[in-house]
Amino acid sequence: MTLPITPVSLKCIKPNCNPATASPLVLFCFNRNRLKASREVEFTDVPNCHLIKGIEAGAGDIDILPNGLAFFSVGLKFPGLHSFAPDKPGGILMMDLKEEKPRALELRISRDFNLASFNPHGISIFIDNDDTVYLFVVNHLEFKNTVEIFKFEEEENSLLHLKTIKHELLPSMNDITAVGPAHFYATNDHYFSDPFLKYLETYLNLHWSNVVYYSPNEVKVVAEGFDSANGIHISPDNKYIYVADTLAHEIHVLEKHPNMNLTQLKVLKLDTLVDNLSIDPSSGDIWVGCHPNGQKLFVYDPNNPPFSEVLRIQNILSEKPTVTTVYANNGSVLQGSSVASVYDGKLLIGTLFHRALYCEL
Ligand SMILES: [Ca+2]
Ligand SMILES: [Ca+2]
Repeated sequence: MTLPITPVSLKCIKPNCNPATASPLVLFCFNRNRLKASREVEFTDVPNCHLIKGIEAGAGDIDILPNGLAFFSVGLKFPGLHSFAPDKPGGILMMDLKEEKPRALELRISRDFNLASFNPHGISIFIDNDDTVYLFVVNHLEFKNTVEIFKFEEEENSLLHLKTIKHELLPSMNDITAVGPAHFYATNDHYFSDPFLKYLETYLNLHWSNVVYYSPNEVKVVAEGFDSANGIHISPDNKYIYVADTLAHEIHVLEKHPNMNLTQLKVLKLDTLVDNLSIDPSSGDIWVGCHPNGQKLFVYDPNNPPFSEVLRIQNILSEKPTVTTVYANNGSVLQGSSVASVYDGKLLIGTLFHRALYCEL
């Protein structure tokens, strides 16, 4: 097999970086352009923002119901990523954006679920024909990958655990977009689940990351060849699937077919490491949580913290989509933005391991 990249084109970003001896979790040898290691940001502010009380150790993904209830996946712990609360399990917070001064509160989770090992990553809401609300959560129990499906019980502010899904085609999930009560598309940001092989896969730039469709009857790879497939979201008209490829700095538009297969329609190139995607249901605009400089993200230095950046993409299907930087910060307020979601003139920005912002646009 011919590898697509030679060691000569790789540059260590850490001093004394030796691929032969270093641990895969601390070693970071990448092409500097993949990490956008030289990028700086110019401040872009949204005027009416404040930090959300109670979020200090990450709110990596956010999804919002049509009635304004926002769900936050909080407290992710991940090899190679910084954590401000390494000993605390993760959880799901909720915020009612219809309230004048919304507060984030933690949802109770049914007792049969192993809360102590909850490590939630990407999330997605699905509303069934009978108005039942399901919350799908990518969960990393140590190095395992599962999808946890919960039923949201609004009166009790709680999540009833319904199902755990585990499958050999879902070895390294990042995000998910639900399309039925037990049906979803998920990204695998790596082909392997073993941390050393994951590292090697990224180091060698293999492009083995993929998108998988899961249903109780059929599980299949529906798109592949990504560098690191990350955020995934279905379009409001259910015709397209959008996929963020972090290290390739791209957003892919894939057409969804009746048999749930996907074919690539277009690729939008950006100048930043794209993470989670959300859609403004009123306009169809895509909102993207981005890491402008991946080196600062992966090699955490409190004196030189990771940046944050939020992009809005309008008319992605047109020949010239409009890309606007809505928010950018050098880490002084927000470090490592991974998601931005809007609802009725309000904007929520979440981060991988830091704080979260509530803004009025
Ligand atoms: Ca998501
Ligand atoms: Ca993600």
